[in-house]
Amino acid sequence: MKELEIPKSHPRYRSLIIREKVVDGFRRGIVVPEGLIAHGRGEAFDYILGEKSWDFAIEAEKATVAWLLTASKPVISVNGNYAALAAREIGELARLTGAIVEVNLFYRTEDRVARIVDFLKQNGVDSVLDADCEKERISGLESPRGIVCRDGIWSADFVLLAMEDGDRTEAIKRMGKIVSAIDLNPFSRTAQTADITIVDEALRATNNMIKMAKTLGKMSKEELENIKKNYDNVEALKASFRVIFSRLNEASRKGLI
Ligand code: PTJ
Repeated sequence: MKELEIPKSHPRYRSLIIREKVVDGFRRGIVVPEGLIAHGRGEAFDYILGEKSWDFAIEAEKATVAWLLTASKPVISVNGNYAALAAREIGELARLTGAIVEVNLFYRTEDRVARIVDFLKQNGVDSVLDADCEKERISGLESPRGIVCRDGIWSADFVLLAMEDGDRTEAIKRMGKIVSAIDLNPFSRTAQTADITIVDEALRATNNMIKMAKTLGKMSKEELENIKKNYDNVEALKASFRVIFSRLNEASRKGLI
């Protein structure tokens, strides 16, 4: 199928490029059809939020990087959508922080796991926990949704995940892990359950965290612990709702709605 040329002058160029990445992932068998719907939901929230990284997202991203740098076993959990959007960036963030990358899917098939692992490796992710890892099952999630790697999520103390289903986020939390979740929808169960909620677009958030990892990587353990301690997720979520409310209010005042 012919690729669509998006002119750089298009007012929503970046959003359309991101959309094309997800569609390309779908054609490669990386993203499931449900992932296209999930992406549309994210786009709607991003549109309302003005397609930018707000302060509350920057603070959440900073706390996440501090955790990635200080946790004993940090893991970045990658699903189809996250791989399609940010494969190269996930590799860079993992390299800068020493995090393990694990492919972990809601709609799991071994074929998709293999395709995503290949795609990540083609995009420079050096090491990925994959289909050959020693498996464990998360209790409370029927298989194959609950399959994780023993040397990855199973034994991690900190997990960064993106665009995750609420059930699985809750199950990972029940295992006693600290969870940071990238999710543009602050109403979602994942957003409400995570210890750190990054209400930001996944590719934008990952690029921000790469920049932060370069600076925070030079900080002392004590400074990083302070960043973790001072982060307040309830305040971050409240701030995201305030922005949504005020942007809708402003549109209403201007007579846009
Ligand atoms: O690849 P799999 O098999 O693991 O399946 C992945 C999907 C995304 C299909 C699965 O995890 C799913 O159904 O997720 P949900 O429950 O639809 O949740 C996805 C959340 O991510 C929603 O709250 C969206 O608003 C949000 N979202 C979508 N696109 C983005 C996003 N958040 C940040 N950046 C995005 N680009």
